[in-house]
Amino acid sequence: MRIDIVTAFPDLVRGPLEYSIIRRARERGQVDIRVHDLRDYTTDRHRQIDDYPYGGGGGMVLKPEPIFRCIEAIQEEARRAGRPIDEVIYLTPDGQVFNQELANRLSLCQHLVLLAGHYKGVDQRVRDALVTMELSIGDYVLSGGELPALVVVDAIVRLIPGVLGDAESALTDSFQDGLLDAPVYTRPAVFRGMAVPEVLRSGDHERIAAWREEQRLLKTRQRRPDLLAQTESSMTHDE
Ligand code: 6GU
Repeated sequence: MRIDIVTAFPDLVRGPLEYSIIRRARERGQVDIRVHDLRDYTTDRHRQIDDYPYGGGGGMVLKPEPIFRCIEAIQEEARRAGRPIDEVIYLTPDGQVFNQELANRLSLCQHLVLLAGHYKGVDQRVRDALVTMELSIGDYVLSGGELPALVVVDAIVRLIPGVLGDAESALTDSFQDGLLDAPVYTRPAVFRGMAVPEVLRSGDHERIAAWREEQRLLKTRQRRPDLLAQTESSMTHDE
């Protein structure tokens, strides 16, 4: 998979891409992630990427020209490579709320472009003419789309076939089947008087599986009853 991230703060985005699962996937060539600095696509002496909003009001708006030049350059390169762009995604608090189902869908794509807004956002003409999907990562306001872009990339990359080993498999994740995860323990068996549940040390795999299912149901009922309602309705409505 190819992912291009377009941003006014490239260093903010690059750092986290060099750790853990994403780093390993990049090193193995399972994902090719490029970060583009919007300032590199300016043509003026001051390399200006933002300007005051028409009609007044506070904050600055990202200018359309550098964003168009950058995304059109990505589109042109993709066309030459014969690798179509699946979506141009704008990260914005007024977008569709990102979830596991969207992550699953996007993980099947060949090429995604992620545009991180900042300040008051991007000129509306970018959204009208270039953007094909708008995503939010939840109902709270962040200073820019850079951290959301990283959240979306992380959620997607770990779902690319072969990125996670069997042991880490995404199939056992919370949310992948609509339930939260069971508690996990490692050694020592007793730590400061707190013991690991006996069943996990019993070696009885059937009992362990049953215990984990029960714990997942209990935790989900307690913390996220909304998820249980969704799971039940998807079982009856065949979604
Ligand atoms: Cl995608 N951007 C910003 N600025 N804030 C957010 C968000 C995105 N998702 C939730 N809050």
